[in-house]
Amino acid sequence: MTHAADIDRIHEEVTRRNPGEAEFHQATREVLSTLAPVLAKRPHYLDLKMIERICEPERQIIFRVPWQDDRGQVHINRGFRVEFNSALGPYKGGLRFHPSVNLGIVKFLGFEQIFKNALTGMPIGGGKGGADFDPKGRSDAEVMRFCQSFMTELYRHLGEYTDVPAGDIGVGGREIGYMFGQYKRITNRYESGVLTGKGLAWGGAQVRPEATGYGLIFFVEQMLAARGGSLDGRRVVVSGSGNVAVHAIAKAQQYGARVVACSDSAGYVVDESGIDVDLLRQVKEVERARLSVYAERSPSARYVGGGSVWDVPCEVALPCATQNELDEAAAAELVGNGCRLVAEGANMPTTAAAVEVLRSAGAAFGPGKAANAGGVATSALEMQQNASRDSWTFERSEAKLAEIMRDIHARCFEAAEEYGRPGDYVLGANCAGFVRVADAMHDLGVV
Ligand code: NDP
Ligand code: 2IT
Repeated sequence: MTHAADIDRIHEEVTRRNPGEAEFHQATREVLSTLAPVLAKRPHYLDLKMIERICEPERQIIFRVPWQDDRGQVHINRGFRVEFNSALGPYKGGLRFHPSVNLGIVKFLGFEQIFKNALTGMPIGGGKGGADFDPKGRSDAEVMRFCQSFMTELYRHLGEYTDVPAGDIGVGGREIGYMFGQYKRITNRYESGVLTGKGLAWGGAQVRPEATGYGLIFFVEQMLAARGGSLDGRRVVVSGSGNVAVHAIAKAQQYGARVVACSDSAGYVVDESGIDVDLLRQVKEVERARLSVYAERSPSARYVGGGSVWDVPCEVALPCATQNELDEAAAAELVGNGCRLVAEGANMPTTAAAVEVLRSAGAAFGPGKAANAGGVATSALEMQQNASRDSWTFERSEAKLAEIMRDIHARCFEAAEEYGRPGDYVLGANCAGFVRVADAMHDLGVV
């Protein structure tokens, strides 16, 4: 018995109960469609309704976020926190500030986070949050007022043993600072472990800013090593130019790769001499300017407005911007140009149809819940340092991150073999993550 019919029935029910949440339907379908071999070995999960339970968030919080801009105009945004699963530890996952944020997007991200966090082997549950606030073009003072208003409502749901947010798209060190300041003021507690991604001077951890991008490259190195290769001398294309992209580019170049293109939501830059990370960080992080400014300053670079960064030929492609940014046509273009490996720095950037194109072409594919787990894993290290009032060196933290990524790769690789599809990291990641969470839920009873 394959249990495929059970899984179809459960997914239909999830879709019916969560109408209009396209990204959540997509993420649940992606995971559920790989679970048949797990059910074959653990049929009691069906009687326990384990899949249905994991697809239902423990708690969903939606709230009003009113704030005033610098001219005194009033704005109303919508804030979210989906506390998805706490079987393995406190809810853990980032906050996204982007105009596209809605409940379906927060739920897809929270659902992915459950399995990603399980794969790290660390004691963290899954959650995600954010707001449909657009930080682009806003002054520091406006961002501060927004963050303070957001935290004035959210704080009552957080705590180092309850729910521990961090950054995601549109939320970096500046926003975490304003939110931590407001949490500290309201609660009158210096509770460092309530947020991660903090500044080094006030409870932050070495390597957390770099961790997602660095971890992605450590994972890619493992994937290539399993195929007898390495990044040295490879031509790489990265999408995005934010936190994940910048540090992925830097680490890939340290491993001898040449990263020839990166992007933002308006276009992409091609720099055949290799992206200049210092210039990129100056433009994006210091000046908070558009990527086109990079091309204005670099004699070797050319800017393409609009278009697709996946048209740039490469051997390794690393989507590090946002969901569904690499579709079927882009995957066909990539493999046509000789791309042999795609690994996701972003969450669900590759559509299901695109994954199929890569699979049929024999290209290796590293799913985000494994490949980008270095960020949240280093957040768990930050929580550990906060709890013990300790702080580790950069070298120790980076070595630990490399070890964690090696372990995640091994877990996915071994689970793919155990469940009958050697080399399939999607199946390996989903099955290994699911089993760890489901076994804990089994032991904790029907709660
Ligand atoms: P940032 O806000 O630092 O950067 C986001 C980048 O993606 C920007 O270059 C942005 O361009 C681009 N982007 C955002 N939305 C879109 C869109 N709709 N279309 C095209 N480009 C877009 O975010 P992060 O680097 O932190 O996050 C990037 C991805 O990585 C997300 O999927 C996130 O969920 C995931 N991730 C992040 C982790 C972290 O630790 N930060 C950990 C694991 C995963 P523009 O400036 O033009 O908007
Ligand atoms: O998607 C992710 O894993 C993140 N945005 C990081 C979450 C975290 O808690 O560090």
